[in-house]
Amino acid sequence: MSRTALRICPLCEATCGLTLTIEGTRVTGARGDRDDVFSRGFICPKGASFGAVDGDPDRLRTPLVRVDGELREATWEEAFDAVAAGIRPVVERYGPSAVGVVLGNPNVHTMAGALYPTVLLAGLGTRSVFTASTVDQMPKHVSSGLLYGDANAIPVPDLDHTDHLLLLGANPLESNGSLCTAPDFPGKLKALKARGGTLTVVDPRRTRTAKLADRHLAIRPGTDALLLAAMANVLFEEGLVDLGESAPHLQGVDELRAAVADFTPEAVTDACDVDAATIRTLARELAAAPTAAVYGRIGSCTVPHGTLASWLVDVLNILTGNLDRPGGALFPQAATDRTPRPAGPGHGFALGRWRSRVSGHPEAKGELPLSALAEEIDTATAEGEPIRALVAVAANPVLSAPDGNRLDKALDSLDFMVSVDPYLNETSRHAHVVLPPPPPSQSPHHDFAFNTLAVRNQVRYTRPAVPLEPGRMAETEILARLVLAATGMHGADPDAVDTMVIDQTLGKAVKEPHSPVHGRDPRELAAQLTGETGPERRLDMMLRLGPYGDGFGVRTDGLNLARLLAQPHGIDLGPLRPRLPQPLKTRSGKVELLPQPIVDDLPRLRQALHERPAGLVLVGRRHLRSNNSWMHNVPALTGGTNRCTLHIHPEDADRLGVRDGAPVRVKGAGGEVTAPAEVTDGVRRGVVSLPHGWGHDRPGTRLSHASADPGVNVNQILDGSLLDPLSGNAVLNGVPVEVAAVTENFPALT
Ligand SMILES: Nc1nc2c(c(=O)[nH]1)N[C@H]1C(S)=C(S)[C@@H](COP(=O)(O)OP(=O)(O)OC[C@H]3O[C@@H](n4cnc5c(=O)[nH]c(N)nc54)[C@H](O)[C@@H]3O)O[C@H]1N2
Ligand SMILES: Nc1nc2c(c(=O)[nH]1)N[C@H]1C(S)=C(S)[C@@H](COP(=O)(O)OP(=O)(O)OC[C@H]3O[C@@H](n4cnc5c(=O)[nH]c(N)nc54)[C@H](O)[C@@H]3O)O[C@H]1N2
Ligand code: SF4
Ligand SMILES: [Mo]
Repeated sequence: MSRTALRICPLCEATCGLTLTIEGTRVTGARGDRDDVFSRGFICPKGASFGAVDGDPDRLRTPLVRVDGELREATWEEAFDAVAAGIRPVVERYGPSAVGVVLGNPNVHTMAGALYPTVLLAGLGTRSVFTASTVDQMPKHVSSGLLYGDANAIPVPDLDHTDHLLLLGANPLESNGSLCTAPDFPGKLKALKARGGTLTVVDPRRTRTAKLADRHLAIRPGTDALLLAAMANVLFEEGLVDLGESAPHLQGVDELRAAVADFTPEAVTDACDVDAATIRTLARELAAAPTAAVYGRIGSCTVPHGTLASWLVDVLNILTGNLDRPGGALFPQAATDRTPRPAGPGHGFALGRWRSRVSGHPEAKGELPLSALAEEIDTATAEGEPIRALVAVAANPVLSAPDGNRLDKALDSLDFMVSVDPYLNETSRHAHVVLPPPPPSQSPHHDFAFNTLAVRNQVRYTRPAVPLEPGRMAETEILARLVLAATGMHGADPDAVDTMVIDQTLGKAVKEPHSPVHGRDPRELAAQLTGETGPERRLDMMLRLGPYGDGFGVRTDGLNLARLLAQPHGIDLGPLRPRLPQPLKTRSGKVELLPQPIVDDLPRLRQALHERPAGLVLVGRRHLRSNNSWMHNVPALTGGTNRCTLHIHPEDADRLGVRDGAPVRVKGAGGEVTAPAEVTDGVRRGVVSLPHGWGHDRPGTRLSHASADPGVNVNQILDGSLLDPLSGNAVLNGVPVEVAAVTENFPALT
């Protein structure tokens, strides 16, 4: 007998609603939920393989604990005993920052990852915090922090309504979108064209997204900030600036004009390899479009001027009056956002409040660069203790961060490491304790993070589609117990963590004059919370306090968990709406167009006007049937075009004697890898491309399918020294490399 259950897909940022077919406790099918208020039935090949991802026989079923050097199956009790015994002595002897915490990408795809890591960090008090953000979108957080005073206030392009989209360094036809949650992103681009809109794609590769575009510019990697600065320059010089409705909320327009004065189209053309006339046309079209949005992603972030490029994306939206207007780029309003406070000056955003111990990298958003993790473990300094214990949650930095070999060695030298991870992989194989979360079918789901980045306001929640298997522990409980074990409360009831958060949050809310619960008794409010678990009670609390909430009875038709549960396909909360000035938290209470850290970084961009790569540069790429480092173990999602090959332009291949299909060596500052060449004019001259997340050939893992076709780790080519200085984000694109055909008597590259 089979049955169906709804489950929001956690496999990428699009958050599609799925209808799962379940036989017994096994997911045997997945299709798009046509009634889902947001995704309306869309599904991609990854979502369709939900059952295979969920049921991968290599997923760990029990905790593992290292005994006599070997990882062995253990009980949960033994595992948490080992965690407490491993972490507490390090904290007590060397202080909290000797415990590092690494939070990987899937934390934004699980409820556990949204609800507990903040409690862990607060409880531990460590400054050794690293996340996937610094190999991804930290530049966007920093630019938003500086512009709006809130690192999480990220405007998203109004895909459904815009007339003109300028998309840089993103390939949503493969990635399904990022920092722009939009189920069926490809369909939305086609709809934009069908309604007469224009799509321009800037990408050194002719991607599937670029093929859809009205215009594709194969820019030289790493130079988007120059291109965008030149567009801003044209808007000023040609009198095309029209600030629109946001004008009263802006500060620094004249200073901005002066700041971009040097970046004329003629000045940037050689560096970008885009002709000056085209740059002028881009700027004019952007200004002329009834509504328009500029949107930049991985290719504009993971580069040496990532923060400047991210800032300029917003600057262009602002100068053309497109920030905060329908059809432009708007700030979403999620159901679990905090109660909007009245507009007015805020605390602002600070960078570099402390620095990393070894290289002195400034913190950003409380984080240090993931690129610096290895040195923070393996390098002793007079300034303080190295990291001696590590907590890794949903992170595989051995493959996803620069210089995996160095990190691999560093992890091996730790006194203690715990990984919360379903797989024994390149990173978790170093752990002393591995705590495996259940597969997604057995977990509840709500998108705390992605709803704040969604192209339509909506709210959905799905309970576990399949009950927890015997012997399994919910990931929310795993993380709650981890919090307790790491903070000296080992053995306490994990519900205590949720109760503590609820008490603190309500205690604060009743003191806030703008809160719907101002002046009420927090205990009375806590008693009203519904939900079967601690996490559900927390969701209920956030919904009720949030912008659409019932305010604990104040707004009778407002949101709460019970109302949400009654709508299994979700509740639509309407299109994105203008919100300025409410989201601003800058000290001035305005959008600060030209903040000082940006001013201080502009000379580096001026320098870049004269820089040209001496040889080839490397960029990444994604494949629709993959996801970073952890989906190569699912047979249904591998093979075909999803391969770890080096894309190289035919002219470069000819010059270097590289033949299609033959092995090539790619060497960078951090090391070299050998991969098969794929000769294609899909990549521009002077640029080669390798995907990331491969290199599954290290011993001691349990990835039977992935290790059979391991590919190579592109990040081994990096040494971790190339960063965007403002954000600490790793430079993963536009990296200088040497490429050589591997021939029998080819001498090793020196
Ligand atoms: N060269 C290059 N490198 C890159 C990138 C690039 O474009 N080029 N992209 C970067 C980007 S954008 C990112 S986000 C990072 C991602 O890098 P990471 O943050 O390391 O994320 P993943 O590679 O997705 O690995 C996630 C880990 O979480 C585990 N996992 C999967 N599901 C769950 C779950 O439900 N719970 C828990 N606890 N664990 C789970 C997986 O087994 C895996 O070990 O990689 C970055 N690295
Ligand atoms: N199928 C699949 N989907 C995914 C993921 C995955 O691994 N696989 N990962 C998820 C994650 S964690 C993220 S963050 C998102 C990322 O989502 P996207 O940002 O859409 O990521 P990519 O597909 O890597 O697209 C980046 C593009 O930037 C181009 N590029 C490289 N350098 C430059 C440059 O200097 N300038 C410009 N203009 N372009 C450049 C590359 O050629 C590439 O086509 O995808 C998410 N979705
Ligand atoms: S687009 Fe993303 S969220 Fe939607 S089905 Fe595919 S993997 Fe899942
Ligand atoms: Mo990412």
